[in-house]
Amino acid sequence: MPRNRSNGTPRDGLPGAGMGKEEQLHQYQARPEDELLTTNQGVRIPHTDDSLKAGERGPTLMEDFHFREKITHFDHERIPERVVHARGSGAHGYFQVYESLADLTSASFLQDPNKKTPVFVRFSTVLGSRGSADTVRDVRGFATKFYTDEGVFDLVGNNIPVFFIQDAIKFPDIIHAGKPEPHHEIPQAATAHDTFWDFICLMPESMHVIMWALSDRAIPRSYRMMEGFGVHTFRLVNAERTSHFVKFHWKPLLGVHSLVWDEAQQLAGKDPDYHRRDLWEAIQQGDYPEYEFGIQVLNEEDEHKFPFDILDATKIWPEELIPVRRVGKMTLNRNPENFFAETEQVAFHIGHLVPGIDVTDDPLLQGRLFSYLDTQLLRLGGPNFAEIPINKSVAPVRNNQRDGFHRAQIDHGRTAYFPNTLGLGCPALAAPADGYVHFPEPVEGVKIRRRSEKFKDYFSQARLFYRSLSEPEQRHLIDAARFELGRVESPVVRQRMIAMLDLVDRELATRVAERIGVEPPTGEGVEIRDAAGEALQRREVKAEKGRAVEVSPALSQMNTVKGSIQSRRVAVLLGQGFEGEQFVALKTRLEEGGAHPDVISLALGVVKASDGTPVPVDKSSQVAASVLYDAVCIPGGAEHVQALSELDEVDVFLCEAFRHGKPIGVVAEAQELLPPNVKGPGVIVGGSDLAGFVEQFVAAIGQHRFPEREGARGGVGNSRR
Ligand code: HDD
Repeated sequence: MPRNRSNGTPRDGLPGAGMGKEEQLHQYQARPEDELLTTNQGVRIPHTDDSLKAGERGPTLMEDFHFREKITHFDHERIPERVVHARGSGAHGYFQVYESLADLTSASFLQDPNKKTPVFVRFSTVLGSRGSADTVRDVRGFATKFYTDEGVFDLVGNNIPVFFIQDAIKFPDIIHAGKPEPHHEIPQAATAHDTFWDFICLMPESMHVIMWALSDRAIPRSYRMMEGFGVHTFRLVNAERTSHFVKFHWKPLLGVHSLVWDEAQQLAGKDPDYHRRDLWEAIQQGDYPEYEFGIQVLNEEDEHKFPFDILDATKIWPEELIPVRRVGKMTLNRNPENFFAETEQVAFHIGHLVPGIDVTDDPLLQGRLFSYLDTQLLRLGGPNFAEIPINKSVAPVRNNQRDGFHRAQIDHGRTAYFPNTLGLGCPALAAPADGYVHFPEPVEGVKIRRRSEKFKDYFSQARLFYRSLSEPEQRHLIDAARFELGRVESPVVRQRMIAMLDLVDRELATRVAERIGVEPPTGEGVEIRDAAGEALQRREVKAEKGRAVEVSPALSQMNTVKGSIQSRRVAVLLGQGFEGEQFVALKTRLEEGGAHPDVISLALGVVKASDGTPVPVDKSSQVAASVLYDAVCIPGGAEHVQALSELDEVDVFLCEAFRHGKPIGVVAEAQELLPPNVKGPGVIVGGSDLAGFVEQFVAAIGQHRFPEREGARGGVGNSRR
């Protein structure tokens, strides 16, 4: 065991295990050397509860080096949080390609299906501070570090395939607008405030991403159930130096699933670590998150074939036009050992590229190439952050860069320059075929602050997204817009946003306007201009075979993978005297399907079946809440149903599960617990056919939610109109 790993807590097999607390505390003499408390200089410390004083009641002495070292280190424990994406959670895993991609790229980790490349992924929200809640409405970061044998490749993406702005120079503006307002630092981790929408109402290019951010994509059920996108157009370059344009995708094997807004808001209070805990527990329980790696590939000669510009990061390549080819899989199978050392200190940079993967002239991407390196210098305190274990390349690192804060590597020899003879020419240059050679793209042009004409179609894909959603998804989006804009104090901003939404879809704009106290859209009155000052009109891009589509089914979550109950959390409400056979049948089938049933009862301890069999209680009804589960079920049993009927929490549990569209299963007497309006799709009532009931309930969990129930009585946050 490495020195200093232990915090001194006795563990099985070590001195002190199996003893009383008092005895353990006095076993330090018998501990192995590496279990003992020391200073940072390795000096053993026999006492850390009292500072060194002149007499029992006297002043503390300066010479107490242990005290000063301990407090100084504590005072310097914090590093600046990330300016964006401060709140995040990480996991280790590996990546494997399904078949060689040698025809497209020379990248070594994309050649051999037998090669496992280690990865570290950090998921994040964008706006909130480190301690903010996980389930806020926001874009999620999805950043992957591949430790390839040719060096580190970082794919720094999001769960939304388009971005707010087209040019990186506007990044500080959009972030300042979204962050808490500077005079009172309100609100935390939310876009529902004036400065954000003030910026957006003047920024037509953001309307496409705004549709995504108002949709269910911005409140994912889990990091394990969201897509990832590289967003920009990249290049894959093969050994013959042939280049293809490419978009990168991550497709979760569990499908894409979301919370509903009321649930997300409640979770922010009941479990602000909801996504972090979900990721951690899933990996601990062996439910390893898996994502297929997808690529959309475009030949160089097709660059100008589409109505959108492939260098514009506010546009997707519709999957129906350019299919996503699934070429590999990433599995996350290990939690970090230490949050700070790994998840906090990991440093992603879009310029961490390996041979065979190159960038394009997308002006957003180009600006990011500067920002990521720059930000690490401040955040991680100097230029040696690549030596921090989580950032370290597994390929050997040799160069003439020297010194700087926190240099860990001990460089040998006299030479730190190239060329040299004294160091025998080392480190020597790689052969071009082995090293990174930038793709020799021809470049020509005049210096100009302007963007290409094709970047100016701001609304077609916003409309494509909106119109590709199912009716409940559109309803959620409209409700989200009503919520966000309903919080905006400025009527001018609200009215301008309606004019902007009108350029996407008239009905959408009308329905939002109805609830936010402004005039419905008429197409006149408010003039929307772009960055170049040009007035914008509604413009429909015609669907043309092979070039544009009117709807894209791939954009709707309704068409995602369904059916599996793997890793779903199911609440089983039990009172004393439940029907044991029904409970066992439910629990067995849920566990067989990979779900995790939790027994919830009035008090921790055990709860007994009608035949006296005890069942351990996982959570008391005071601690548990429906929002923490994907489904709820209650077996039968007269005494137990009577006991549950006396608990307010049970009523609340069922009403909330219903309102949030979750599957509810009740057997026999338990149906008496259902409040009068709790019926309809996804509410399964079991009778004499126990096996049939269990299968129906499991099938309902596989559907995730039943949005058709929304708008019924009690449907807070959701409205039919
Ligand atoms: Fe960024 C962090 C994703 C545009 C500047 N960004 C950051 C992270 C993700 C993204 C996932 C967190 C990485 C981590 O977990 O440590 N950013 C994106 C995507 C963008 C994007 C998908 C558009 C396609 N970003 C963007 C622009 C700029 C930045 C245009 C600046 C010009 N981003 C940063 C940053 C951060 C960052 C300030 C903060 C912390 C860090 O880099 O390491 O440099």
